[in-house]
Amino acid sequence: MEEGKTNFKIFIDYLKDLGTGAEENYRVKLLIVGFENVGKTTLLYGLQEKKKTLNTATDGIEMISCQIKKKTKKFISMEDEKFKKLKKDKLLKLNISVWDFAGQVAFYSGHQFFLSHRSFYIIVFNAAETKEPTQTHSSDKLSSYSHQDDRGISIMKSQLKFWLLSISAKVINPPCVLVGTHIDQCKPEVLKRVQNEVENLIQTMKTKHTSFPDIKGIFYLDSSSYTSKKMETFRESLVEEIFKLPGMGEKVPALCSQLEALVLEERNKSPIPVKNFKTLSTISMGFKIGSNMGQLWRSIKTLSDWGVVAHFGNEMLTFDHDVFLSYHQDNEEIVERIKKNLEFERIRTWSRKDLLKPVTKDGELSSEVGRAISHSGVFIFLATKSSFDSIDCQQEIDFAYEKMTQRGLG
Ligand SMILES: Nc1nc2c(ncn2[C@@H]2O[C@H](COP(=O)(O)OP(=O)(O)OP(=O)(O)O)[C@@H](O)[C@H]2O)c(=O)[nH]1
Ligand SMILES: [Mg+2]
Repeated sequence: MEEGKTNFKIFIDYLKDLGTGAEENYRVKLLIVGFENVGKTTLLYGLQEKKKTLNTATDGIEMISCQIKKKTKKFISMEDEKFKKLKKDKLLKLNISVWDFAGQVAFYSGHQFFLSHRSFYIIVFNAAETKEPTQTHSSDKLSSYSHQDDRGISIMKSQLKFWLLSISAKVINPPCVLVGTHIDQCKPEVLKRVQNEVENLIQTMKTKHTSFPDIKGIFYLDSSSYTSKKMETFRESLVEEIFKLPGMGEKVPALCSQLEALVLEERNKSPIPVKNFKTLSTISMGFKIGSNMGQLWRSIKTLSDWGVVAHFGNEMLTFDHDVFLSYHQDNEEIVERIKKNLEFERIRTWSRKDLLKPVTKDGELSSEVGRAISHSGVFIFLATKSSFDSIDCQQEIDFAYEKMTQRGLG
């Protein structure tokens, strides 16, 4: 749909970015979440077929950029010495930024910022949370066993529920896999029960929640046994599912790779993946990507989707509305439908229907409309015959264009 001068400009800018060089994109952000000590980091080592030797808890977030070996589907860190010696034709096109999150509760509020669209999630839980009985009084042996077992299962379920809801609170139907670890500590009958309980939990939750993760598979394994058949199957299935994600292989401006190379170089100096606009524009100075602020801004957003960088020095976050909708009242019905869809995606919209005071003066942009445009991140013009003829729309477009130029996006 043609969306007027402003949106048309954004589209043209995108084409211009592509015009400077385009490439197929196979980058993805993979997030490993779950409670503390469940085996997230061990699993990440398992994906690389490496043994986790130091028993240390993850501090905040650890992030590695990986590629995948064609034959074995093993992950290999791009910083690994072995990677540098590997021939490119031995690797898949995939380029994965893996974010391993600390499971300690103190970090949770921070994690919410990093969960994002266009990511794939691994939710890890301890399938052996069900402990063996510790009490051995013969009289209450049976009740003690069933109490311990139920308690463990209920802890495991509430932890799983927490993460299923956490990721889908931020993202609509995020793609994910579930991994139950510690099966080496599970009796077969207990594992069977855990598997049934997890299936039931998912079925019940699916009926209650509109946004629920799109679960691509549930795996049970011992994450410390990195050479096991189960680990191998998990690796293969994970890579297969990631390849099926929408957007794989789509064309992106090559400028994004230029910025990515600069960010990865910068990471040697400061490994923290959170960067503000100022830092990113400073490192881009003197390069083609740094010569146009609009282009740089768009590339940063793309890199953020890929998981190469987390960017919060984000002017967008200070806006009251995400989207301003400019339209003629003849198209009210269609605008309502657009609004509803956007708001379902938690995108905050503003249209003339939200006016607090009716506009009285004709031929002048009301201060309330002007304020709404200034405080919106994106301006969308619904291009129809009547809106092209509308003086109100014309004024809104002119005002939005002026604001955009002031923000350095013109
Ligand atoms: N037996 C067994 N031990 C495991 C398994 N997975 C992890 N462990 C052990 O559990 C401990 C915690 O593992 P981590 O991988 O550090 O756990 P984590 O979830 O990353 O922990 P945080 O970073 O603190 O959130 C380590 O001692 C691992 O060796 C498993 O499947 N079986
Ligand atoms: Mg860890």
